[in-house]
Amino acid sequence: MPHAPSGLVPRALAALATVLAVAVIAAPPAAAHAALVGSTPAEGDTVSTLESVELEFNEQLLDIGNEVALEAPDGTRTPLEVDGEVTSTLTAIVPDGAAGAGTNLLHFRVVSADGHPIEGTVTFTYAPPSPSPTPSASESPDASEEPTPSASPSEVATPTPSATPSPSATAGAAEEGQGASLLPWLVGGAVAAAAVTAIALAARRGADPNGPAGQH
Ligand SMILES: [Cu+2]
Repeated sequence: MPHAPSGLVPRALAALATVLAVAVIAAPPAAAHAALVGSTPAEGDTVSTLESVELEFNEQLLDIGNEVALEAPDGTRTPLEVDGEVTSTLTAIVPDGAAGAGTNLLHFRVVSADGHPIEGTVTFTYAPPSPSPTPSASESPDASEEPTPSASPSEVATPTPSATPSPSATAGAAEEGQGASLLPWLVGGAVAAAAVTAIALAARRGADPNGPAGQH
């Protein structure tokens, strides 16, 4: 049983040595030639707009014979015009219609500083905005118009009460004074009527109890 773990260690060391050896062997060529280190769109990206593409390399490119082309999902291949100065970054313009909805391939063939051509492909997805957002955007104004009619009736209703008080406030000041002067009379009349009723009830109650009480 102890042999199993001791046997795994040499295997692991051998595997690690192999990885290191491959890394050391692979490193010098990568350093000697320009390599793509990033792009816009990046590999695997999904973009909704595509006016230009950008390829970023780890070192200066020669501004000679750099070629960039966009391959649409239907296979149409459109050469892209390099825009501006070519440094370690190369920018190219994407003409309208060059990209199609779906998987697009950005092919490049650039010249490394040591004169060696570097070829590669960046795969990305172009997903232009669907027409559906536009109708939904036109629906939102319709939705905002619906509250507007409901708001205008309320506005019509609002001025009506406010217009009523204003004439009554000016021409009906005397009426309000009359109403105010009538109010005590109305209250007083009601109180008097209640008092009369109470007195009458009390008189009846007084008469009725007196009847039985008069049995003394
Ligand atoms: Cu080279």
